[in-house]
Amino acid sequence: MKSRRLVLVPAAALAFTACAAEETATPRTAPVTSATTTLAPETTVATTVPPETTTTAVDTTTTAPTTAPPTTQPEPPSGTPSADAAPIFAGSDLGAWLYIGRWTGSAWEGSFDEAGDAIVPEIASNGGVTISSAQATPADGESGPLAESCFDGRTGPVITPNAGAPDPPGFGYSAIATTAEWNLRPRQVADVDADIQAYVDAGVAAFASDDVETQAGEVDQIVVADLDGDGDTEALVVFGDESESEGDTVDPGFSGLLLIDTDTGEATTVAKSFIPLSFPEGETPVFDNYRVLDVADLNGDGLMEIVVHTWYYEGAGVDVYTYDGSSTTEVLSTGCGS
Ligand SMILES: [Ca+2]
Ligand SMILES: [Ca+2]
Repeated sequence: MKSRRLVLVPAAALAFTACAAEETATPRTAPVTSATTTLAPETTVATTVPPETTTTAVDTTTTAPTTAPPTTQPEPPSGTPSADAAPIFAGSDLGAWLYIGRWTGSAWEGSFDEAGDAIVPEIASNGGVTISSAQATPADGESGPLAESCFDGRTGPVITPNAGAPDPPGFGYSAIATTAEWNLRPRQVADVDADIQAYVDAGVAAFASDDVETQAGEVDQIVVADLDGDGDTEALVVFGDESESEGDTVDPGFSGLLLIDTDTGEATTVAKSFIPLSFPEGETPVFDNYRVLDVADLNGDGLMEIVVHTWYYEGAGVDVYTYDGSSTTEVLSTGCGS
């Protein structure tokens, strides 16, 4: 079965269009991603699309990692978003930070307007920001003047301190920054290094109907947090074979982001992408790799969003998903690519 996420286009056709297209009504990543809602282990409701996106119950009762006991009892989520606006940026070790979009105070707004023009972010020079990533406790930073954040002419603020180099392959984004003044992290977030066969099994199941070599897949990242504040921990698991296309060769590969309820073991595919083992001669397919960039409450409602770093061939981006306790929804998506 072919994934709707598969992009079969000549490499040259990717030039620039990848960037500009992402924030339109049909973002590059949207068709691919999925939110499969599990009401019960035997009841699977695909809220958006792909029938191949499976929900699999795995036994994590004895092996699932959990966050360390919180030092203070977290407040239950208010469920009411903040009325304050909060622009979001993604940064690395290079210059200006890329504007991702913002919570306006009443809705999510991407980084391009309806006409397809880049929105110039609203942020004060010499203003305070919070810098956050899945690997680090949120910390204070400072915004500077706007500068070029992508070669297509978009601008974003220079923010100090720089976010540092991203994980391999070393391009893309490694942290976010926002002017939000509420608690970005109402509950603990932990990037854990663990070898959990049940998560491998869940990853294999997520790609079971796709033309990929699932046995080549590995668990690349596990981030655990109680996203919705219901007392049960979710595990965000990146599973795949991240061999990457280089030069004129195309190596099949795949990557998926799963959300696994560590209490019930139910796994939901948040996003997945792959190059099939068999693809038409002359085509230059690409696929997105995923990494959890951060888990943070970006609209002040007490529910933490999933911030995902994506990258492919010669481009990288950031997607933001909400999670309401049963399903995920992509609310922001942008990137910079060639
Ligand atoms: Ca939870
Ligand atoms: Ca939130």
